[in-house]
Amino acid sequence: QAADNPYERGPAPTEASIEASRGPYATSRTSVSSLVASGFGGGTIHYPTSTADGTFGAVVVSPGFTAYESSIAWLGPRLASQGFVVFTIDTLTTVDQPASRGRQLLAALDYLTERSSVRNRVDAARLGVMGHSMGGGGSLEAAKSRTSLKAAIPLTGWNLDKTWPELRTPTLLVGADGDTVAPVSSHSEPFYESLPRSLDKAYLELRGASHFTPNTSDTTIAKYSISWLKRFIDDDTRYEQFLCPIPRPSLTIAEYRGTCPHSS
Ligand code: 9J3
Ligand code: ZN
Repeated sequence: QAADNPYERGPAPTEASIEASRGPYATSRTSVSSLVASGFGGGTIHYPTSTADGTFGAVVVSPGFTAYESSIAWLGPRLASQGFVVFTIDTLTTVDQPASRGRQLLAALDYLTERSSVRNRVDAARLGVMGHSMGGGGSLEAAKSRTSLKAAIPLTGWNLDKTWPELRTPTLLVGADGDTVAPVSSHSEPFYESLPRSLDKAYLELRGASHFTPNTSDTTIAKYSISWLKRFIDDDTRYEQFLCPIPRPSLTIAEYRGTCPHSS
């Protein structure tokens, strides 16, 4: 790790390394039963197996309406192998609304840093939230109520609240051009535009994608999520190259908006 950034983890990234199905860290997993979880429904913690690199930043991921942990499970090893502790969770019930999912994301972060078997591997000051659909809406709720969070990434996020000026957390909104459940015009785009101008924020619109694209392995989602988490949870400016200048439209990117260069 670089002397000037104690939070940097892993080798210098390349386009290939952030697109790969696995990163440089071998990972392990441990299950958290719903019987021991309080305030959320249990889940699976994925973490780098080795303790040689010290602690890691962490992120909790919530599924969407009617869905289970299995619907976002691919993000566990994909992100953990890049050097994060990743907690993919179930919610208390599958019909919980975004505000409840936001509280559950925070309860899971608290469990992870205070009670879990890997708590000593986690840097409790460097935490983030992600989620699909209502879980993405929950990520906005979590960041609104806990402004110390370092990163938020709603994936085809859904929320009745369209305005998020209260956020102080660098936020990457991922929308899908073909989403008819949470259309970008009434969800991710207004969410993005409502965030403070001064905030590090970005809007990635996936091309040829649906509401459910985040439910299976997706290289574009992984690549920009890894870069966002590295840049803002680890303060790792080696990843700025993938976020700024703003990515151009491509085969998999319909549109990208952002606030380059990043300031925090
Ligand atoms: O979590 C989601 O997929 C939210 C989209 C939805 O079904 O909202 C309708 C109430
Ligand atoms: Zn609002």
